[in-house]
Amino acid sequence: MKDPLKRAAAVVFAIAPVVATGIVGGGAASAAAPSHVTEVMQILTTGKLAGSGEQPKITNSSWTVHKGQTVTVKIISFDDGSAPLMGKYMKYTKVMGTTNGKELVAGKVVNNVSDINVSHTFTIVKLGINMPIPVAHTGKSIVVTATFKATKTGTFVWNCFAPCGTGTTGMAGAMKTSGWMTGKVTVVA
Ligand SMILES: [Cu+2]
Repeated sequence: MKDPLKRAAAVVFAIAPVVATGIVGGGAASAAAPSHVTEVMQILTTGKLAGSGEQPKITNSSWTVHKGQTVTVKIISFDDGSAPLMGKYMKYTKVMGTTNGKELVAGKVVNNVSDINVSHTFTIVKLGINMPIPVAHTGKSIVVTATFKATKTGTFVWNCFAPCGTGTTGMAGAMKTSGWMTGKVTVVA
């Protein structure tokens, strides 16, 4: 008479973890949005912009992440030209708004790039994020990586503030063209 009861108890215990797993699985359904995402962008110099000639162009210029996600921005630049920051944009030699205020340049942790060595910036003014991108060695690429947490929903324009474009100030051409040296970062709920 005791055996069937013991077996029933054993079955209950055997089922219990399955139920618990089921609950975790429910949470995992929203794991369609992982806690950490990486956005890879490449800066190429071979593109020709109508009316401006050869101009720096970024790939994956606009992307969308979810609020609460940790976002790693990985920028691979093939541009060997410098475009030192000028005037009010000089502050963008500093890394801003990233985890610990740092970025990785070719595997080395830095909190700024010397102005003479700046080639581009990836700057989201409204989120206070800035990644200075140094000059690449000719024929090679340089990899710059930084992480930030998406805490605010909305659509945020990013700009490059290094005068890498056309015109007397270098701020025209690619600098004003979405998909080239500017794009959008969208944070959804
Ligand atoms: Cu640029």
